[in-house]
Amino acid sequence: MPHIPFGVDMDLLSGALHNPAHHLVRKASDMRGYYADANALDALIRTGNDPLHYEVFEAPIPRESGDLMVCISALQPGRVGEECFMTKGHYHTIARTAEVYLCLRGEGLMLMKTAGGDCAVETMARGRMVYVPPGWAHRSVNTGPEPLVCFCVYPADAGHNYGDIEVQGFPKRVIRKNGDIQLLETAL
Ligand code: PAN
Ligand code: ZN
Repeated sequence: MPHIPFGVDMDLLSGALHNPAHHLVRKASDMRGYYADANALDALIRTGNDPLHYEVFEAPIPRESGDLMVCISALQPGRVGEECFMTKGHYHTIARTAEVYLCLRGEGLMLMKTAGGDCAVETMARGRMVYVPPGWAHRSVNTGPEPLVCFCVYPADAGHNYGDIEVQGFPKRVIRKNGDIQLLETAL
């Protein structure tokens, strides 16, 4: 791909980018193993017609050192049992790479952890930026009734490493119970 300047149009409400180079779609069935209540996820897949969980639209940028990947994502509202819809979460393969999330719509939480056992949580809301430093795995969680739409920028060669997250998850789970958002400590 040649390195020439370009512009793209985005729909900041739905969280879409026109003519994306990549369009990642994750449905409920792609999230097996991630939620505490596997039966509730199975029920959602069967009776809810395997609903959309989240989408990520990436701009046409080479995954090369020196480039910045730009994407927009939309995480749907909903719950699996009591647990709020969330992304899989990942480390960057190149650990020294950070990421900026600018929230454009909705409400949520960003869960972050390091391989050394540190954990952090930041709120996400329209107009709020969350900075994910190098070495921190990150997962976004939609705690509200609308799609959680974010604009993200990170080094284009960073790569995604789902590492231990698929097995161990994060030290906290986010649930909505009786209308309240609660953070539950998990036994890692
Ligand atoms: C984001 C994420 C996006 C999807 O663009 O890739 O929110 O999350 P998962 O990759 O964990 O499924 C990002 O953090 N990129 O580096
Ligand atoms: Zn990332």
